[in-house]
Amino acid sequence: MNAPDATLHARQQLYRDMDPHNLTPLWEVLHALVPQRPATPCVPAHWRYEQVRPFLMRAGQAITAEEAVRRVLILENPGLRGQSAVTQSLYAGLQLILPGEVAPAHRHTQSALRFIVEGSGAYTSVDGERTTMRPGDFIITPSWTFHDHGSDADGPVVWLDGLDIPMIRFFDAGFAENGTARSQEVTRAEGTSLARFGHNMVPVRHESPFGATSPIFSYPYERSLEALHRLERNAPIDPWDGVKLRYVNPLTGGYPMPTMATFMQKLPAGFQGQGWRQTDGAVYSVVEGTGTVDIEWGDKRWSFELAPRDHFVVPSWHTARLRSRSGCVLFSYSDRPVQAALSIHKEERLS
Ligand code: 1HN
Repeated sequence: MNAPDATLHARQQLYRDMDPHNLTPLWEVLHALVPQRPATPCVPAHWRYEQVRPFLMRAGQAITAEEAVRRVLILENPGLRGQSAVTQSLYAGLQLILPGEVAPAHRHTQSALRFIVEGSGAYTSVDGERTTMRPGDFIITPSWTFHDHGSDADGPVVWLDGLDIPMIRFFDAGFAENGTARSQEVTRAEGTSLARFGHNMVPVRHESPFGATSPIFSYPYERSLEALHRLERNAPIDPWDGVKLRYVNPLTGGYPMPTMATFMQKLPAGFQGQGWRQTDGAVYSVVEGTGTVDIEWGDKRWSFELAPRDHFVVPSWHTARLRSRSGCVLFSYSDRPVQAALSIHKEERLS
């Protein structure tokens, strides 16, 4: 029952009188503050590569990598326009580098992942070691490490950047610094980190070079794919995920980055997945093959037809299902390590 008019008026007067003192009543906002289930402003969205690529190539003509510092088209969630965010906690963008270009060295507290989408032969340098980019490779830039990108390729190279920008902004913990040289000096041969840490062995005496972040900063696609294919042939297929593996920090067994989890999965040909929902909204990059993702939120429905190099986002607690007639490989990332550390991660698998 509503309160009588006189009471309501007295309340409104109370709110107006306290407002200049920066006071506001909890009881007017309590339900929104503590929702019965996640109430995200983030919505499902799909970026078809055939639509995005022409804009990327136009950006390549409009500005150099050097002038842009990073020539990136941000994938903005339609529910979060203007916030440079793909979910409430994560950033996503597609970066283009053209032959001969350099994206100059800098470092920042935000962690970044690169997932290579198109073209081979660009490189990124992390802490003095270069790594060549090839489609499907997952590459890490740990927090506060100098990094620059360059290209000796003969065509455009495009990758997905995943960063924890909104999360770091939330904590007001962002710092950045430019490098003294455009490209940092190379101090270790390519492949050194992978040899040290990426073959199920680690140096006998070592300290973690990047703190909580994995010491492997390039996870080559051929290895990920080999594992998925072998499991597809020889092991049970998960009814929700197909064959799904998470990338790992070999020193801890945990996620490769403290703020972002990364995954790669194979949907076998003919896969008709069951629905699931979880509190970590996830960004996906379609690596190979085609498929469909169906997403539900209350009485709303989305269905995205997926082609190679497409990107899409499944927001927190939205029900999603994956299907593929011909088989499909998907890379994805989310803020799961942070939710796990806070003991708030929740998942439901529907049957
Ligand atoms: C950044 O440093 C890169 O290093 C890409 O390639 C995207 C978005 C915001 C802030 C820093 C990069 C970025 C970024």
